[in-house]
Amino acid sequence: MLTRLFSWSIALASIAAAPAVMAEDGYDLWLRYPKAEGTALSTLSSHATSIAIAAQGDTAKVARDELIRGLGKMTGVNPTVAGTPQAGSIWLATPATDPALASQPVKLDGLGDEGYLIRTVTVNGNPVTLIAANREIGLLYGAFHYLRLAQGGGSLDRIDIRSTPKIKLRLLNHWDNLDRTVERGYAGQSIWDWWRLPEWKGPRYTDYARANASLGINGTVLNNVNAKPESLTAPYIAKAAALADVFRPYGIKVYLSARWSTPVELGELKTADPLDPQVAAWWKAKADEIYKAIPDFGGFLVKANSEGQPGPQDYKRNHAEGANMLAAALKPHGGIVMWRAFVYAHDNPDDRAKQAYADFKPLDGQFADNVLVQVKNGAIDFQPREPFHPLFGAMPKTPLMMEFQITKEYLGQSTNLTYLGTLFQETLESDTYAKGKGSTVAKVIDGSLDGHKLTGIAGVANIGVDRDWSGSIFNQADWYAFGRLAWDPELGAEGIAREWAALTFSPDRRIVDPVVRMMMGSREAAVNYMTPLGLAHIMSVYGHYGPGPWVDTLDRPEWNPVYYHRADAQGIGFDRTATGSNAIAQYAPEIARRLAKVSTTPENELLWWHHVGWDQKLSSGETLWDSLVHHYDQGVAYVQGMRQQWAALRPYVDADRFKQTETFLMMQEQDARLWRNACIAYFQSISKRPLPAGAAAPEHPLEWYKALKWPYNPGQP
Ligand code: GCV
Repeated sequence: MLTRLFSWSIALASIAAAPAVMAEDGYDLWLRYPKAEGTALSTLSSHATSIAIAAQGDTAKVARDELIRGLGKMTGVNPTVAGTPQAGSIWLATPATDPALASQPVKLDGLGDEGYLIRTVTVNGNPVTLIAANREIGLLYGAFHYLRLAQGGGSLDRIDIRSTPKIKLRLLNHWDNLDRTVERGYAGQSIWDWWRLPEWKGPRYTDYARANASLGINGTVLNNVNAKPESLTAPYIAKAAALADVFRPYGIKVYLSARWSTPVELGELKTADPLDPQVAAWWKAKADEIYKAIPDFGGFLVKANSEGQPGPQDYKRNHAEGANMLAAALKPHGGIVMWRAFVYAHDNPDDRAKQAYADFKPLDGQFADNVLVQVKNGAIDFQPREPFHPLFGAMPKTPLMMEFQITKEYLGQSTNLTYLGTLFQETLESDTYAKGKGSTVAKVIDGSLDGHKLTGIAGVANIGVDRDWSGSIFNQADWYAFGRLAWDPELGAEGIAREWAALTFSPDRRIVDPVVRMMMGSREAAVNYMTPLGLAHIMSVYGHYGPGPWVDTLDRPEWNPVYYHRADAQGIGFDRTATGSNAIAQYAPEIARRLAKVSTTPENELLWWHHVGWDQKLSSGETLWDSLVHHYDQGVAYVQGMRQQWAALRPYVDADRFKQTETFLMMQEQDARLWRNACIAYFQSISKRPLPAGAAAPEHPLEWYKALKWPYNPGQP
């Protein structure tokens, strides 16, 4: 569908000289609104000379202003604002403010509160572009959609679009600390200037809201899930309220992470036992206090009994008892609890990948109706490739919220070009078989599989104060892809990449085609040069940057890479079948049966599920060992290929953004080589097999790689 969206613009793109490029630093993201030229300019000038708007609310005003800004920059002339539509108008209309809408052949039923339609209609014999919605927020989303089309530079005749979000809560999760460090953040300090809030509300907050609203993101959790108790004190509530005021016109609600033991740590109670009436009363009063300051506060996100965080289990209560107590405090105000399922315990010897399911599956049906259980895409932790989390499809009575990581903790952080759209898509289209074939993860989280109305998806933000927001131009694509998939989880990653590339660089196919080609294979390349064939979590102890498959000294067994790859003289991989941890039993029988045997396990997940002999023949006819080496080589070769493709784009991309990507790709090739060489040196020391013919020996002995350190890697907790 998205591919179609841009096909017309691409078809019209000039095939003559390279387009004029202006200096850019990435701040404008995909909302650049470059000056149109030629046909594109005359089309826009005739279709968007004025904006007709009767709605007067704050959100209608930002929709109007965004159109003025966008169209003004693209045409060089600001559109005028009119009360009624005329030839060349964009007419922003809701039924409440525009009685004339009733005579138009359009139906707003089914658009809900946030949906919109864009249609070319006739008013007094003149063609007019109607953007109609039931609520003003739909007008804003429609305006952004129109601007996306307009930036494509093609015909704006006969538009006929209807769009509604498939998921209700579309949130960013910021792992931002009160001292402005960002856990797993690689784009500079936190954009929340807590110290100077609530008084100083810098312009970035508005631009943040614009960017998110342009994608349909409608909520943001401001603080780290590893939360501080101070986040819920009066001064910080006032700071959050100031941000909420900025975001409100853009349809974005503010949420906060809540630390379970807050009342105790603030010295106000002796216990945080969820069944103690004093504790319930404390949280009720806290919720009342927050809603007084932020009437549309969204609710709490909670990381409890996970990685040392306190939680209800400290009082022998389960997750549902904890979540429900908070939910009761928020309920009168319409707030929700997002209770994370990312749990594993140091004293639990069972496979880490099984622990969340074991804790949560028995609680299905016990959560209050304003609780969502937030589940990471995979059972371990945002690896370059993970099978989908077994909880998806296993808790039909509970709304499960997806948690993706947009920031690339394990995928090369700020400098590696690894487009995450394909990773998101892979998880969303995975089939859980919960209700037979076609029970995709997307259908679990959009509520359609089990009939949930309360639905949600969250992405751990990759945003910081870096001028380009995300640490690199290409990392912006991950934020973009997350937002677009949150709106519709069935949109394809490739169409989204095309759209992003056209908006970020130019709709010219000479740029879009190679950029999309680079992006689409880039995540697989990272899998290949880091963790091929289903390997996982073999990153270094230095902030998960760089290789560390040899690490075996960390306090907890499941923090050590050797726990995950289990390489020994016979083979490599984690046996999760019945002869091992039997994690496969947590999946539907159709899946478990397939995963029980090496021969029917998808090769790209092989070592996740099986301990496989080094000499085992794979479907390619190669031995596992040879294939492992070849995958590492393919990963490096892909990055070399991206460097070449990017080099050819120099005439089409402005100097600064070209240079950043050129440099980062060079760094990525170094990273990829390092990963390849270190992993091959290490695994060869265990497999004792020769390298396959033609494969180069690692540049250094294993000890050299083991001695590498990255002590000041950013984003460390
Ligand atoms: C916020 C991983 C990360 C931690 C993160 C945790 C979580 O373990 O390394 O930094 O903590 O996931 O999702 O809670």
